[in-house]
Amino acid sequence: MAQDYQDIIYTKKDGIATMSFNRPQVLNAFRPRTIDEMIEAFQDAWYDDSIGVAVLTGERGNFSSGGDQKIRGHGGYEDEGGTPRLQVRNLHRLIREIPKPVIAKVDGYAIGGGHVLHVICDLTLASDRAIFGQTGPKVGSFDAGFGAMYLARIVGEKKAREIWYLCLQYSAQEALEMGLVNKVVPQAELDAETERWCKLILEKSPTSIRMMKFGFNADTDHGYGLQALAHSATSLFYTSEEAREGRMAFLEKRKPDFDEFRRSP
Ligand code: S0N
Repeated sequence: MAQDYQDIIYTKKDGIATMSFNRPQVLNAFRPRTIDEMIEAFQDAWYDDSIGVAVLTGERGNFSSGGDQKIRGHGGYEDEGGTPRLQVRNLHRLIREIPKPVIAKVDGYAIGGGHVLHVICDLTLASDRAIFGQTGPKVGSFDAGFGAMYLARIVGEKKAREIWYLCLQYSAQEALEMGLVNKVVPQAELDAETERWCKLILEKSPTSIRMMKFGFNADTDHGYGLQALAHSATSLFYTSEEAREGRMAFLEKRKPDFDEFRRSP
């Protein structure tokens, strides 16, 4: 069964809900509509008792390249009416709070805000051509909420700081070695392996799984306050000349020049 959306493809089959980014022209970068549609799909999967597991993925060989820099205005990512209102914070919360495991199925790029989404998912399965990384400090953005704190829980403080400060790209094998993904398989096997993992989960007691998810979450639930503050700080930052330089450099396909913004304290 599939529901009609513009920016995502949402299907449900055999207990598995699959939400797939569908903006291949920008490597599945998201805009406000994309996030609204994702939120609706996750809410549907939450309340559908036939669903035991959700899969977050992307169409045509990429997971997601994060926020769409082409519609990022002075105050953030603008909707079709020109209002900056990307609800990505609510999507982060939904992925954590939906009482069913969420598996990120990553082929190609999981970059920027797209990378944060896979980090927040319960599990990540990657193809051998998946590429992971953060870009915020290069394009005038940051996620100092779960994108920092929860990433550090997964890969450790040193590696998380490296990922954000250097904005490098990491192969699927490197991601596996740092514990950022659960398993890497050849691209041709990614769908089947994801289905196999879903079926293994679906065989288990849903209440046990739900309680385990909440138990794991409890340790980092205090991050919600930090997340609200951090995402609000990002929104404020977007209005600055420094953030604008990052965005313009990406759009103009050049290196950013942040020298004039170095300041103390
Ligand atoms: C993905 C990259 C590394 C791929 O490089 P490659 O292979 O060289 O391909 P390109 O030629 O660069 O890309 C092909 C076409 O796709 C367009 N494109 C790619 N990514 C984006 C994008 N994110 N937005 C818009 N367009 C994109 C290219 O422009 C190109 O099109 P043409 O041919 O027409 O030029 C490389 O593309 C890359 O680095 N992309 C940018 C990644 C990035 O910086 N993403 C944004 C990072 N920030 C966020 O995601 C934050 C958003 C967010 O949700 C958030 C989080 C926390 C707190 C607040 C917020 C918030 O913003 O509200």
